[in-house]
Amino acid sequence: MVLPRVYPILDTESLARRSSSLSVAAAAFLDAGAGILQIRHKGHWSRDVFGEAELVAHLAREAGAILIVNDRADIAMLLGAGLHIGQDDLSPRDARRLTGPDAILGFSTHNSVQLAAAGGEPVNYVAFGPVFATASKENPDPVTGTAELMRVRALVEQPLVAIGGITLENARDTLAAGADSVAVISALLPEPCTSTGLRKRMEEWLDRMSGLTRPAAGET
Ligand code: 3NM
Repeated sequence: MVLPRVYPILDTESLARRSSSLSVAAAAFLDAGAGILQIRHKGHWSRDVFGEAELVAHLAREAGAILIVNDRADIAMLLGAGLHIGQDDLSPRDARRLTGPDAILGFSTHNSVQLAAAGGEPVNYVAFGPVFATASKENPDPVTGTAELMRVRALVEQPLVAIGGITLENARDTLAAGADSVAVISALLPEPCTSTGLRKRMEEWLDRMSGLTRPAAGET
C-alpha cells in the first residue's frame, strides 16, 4: 500500500484535554485533505464513543480517506476500518484471522528486533518509534532517534510510518531517514483547539510535506 505522507492519529484523550472531540477533529482534518486517520481510544469503548467513531467512519468514507482503528479488531471490523495493533495486542497472524486478507493491518515496533520480526508478519505497514520524545503515550519505549531509524529501515520491505514526537521541524529529517510517512498526535493540535485551527494546522502539514520525497534506496 502507499501510505499518505502525513498520518494523523486522533487520540481521544489528547482531544478531550483540549476540549475537542473525535468527530470535530476528523471533519477538520478531512476537510483539509488528510488521506488517512487513525482513531486511538485507550479508554472504555462506550456506546457514545462507538457512535462518534461511526460518524468519523462515515466522514472518512465520504472523503475517500483510509480509516484505521487502534488495538480493537472488533471495532475496526464493525466500522469497516483497518486495524493497527501493538506488541501487546493480538499477534498480527491472529488479528488477520479476524480481519480477513483485505483489511489494512498496521503493526507497532520499537526496536530493531521487533522491526525485523514485523517484516515476516502479514501486515501492510509497520510503525517504528518513538523516534523523538513524546508526551502522548504512557510508558513509551526508549527514543530511537533518526540515526537508528536510518540504520534499521531496510529490515522491512513494508511501508514504514515513524511515530513519536514528530513536529513540522523534524518531519523532514524523519522522512530523509527512511520513513514513508509520519504519524502525529500533539503537533497537529493547535491551541486553542478549534475546528478552524485544526483545519489550518492540517493544511500547513500537508503543504509542508507535499514537496518532500523519501530518497530512493541507496541514495541516503
Ligand atoms: N505510539 P505525539 S509514540 C501513539 O512509539 C504512539 O509506538 C508511539 O504522539 C510508539 O505525536 C506515540 O504527540 C505517541 O508524540 C505519538
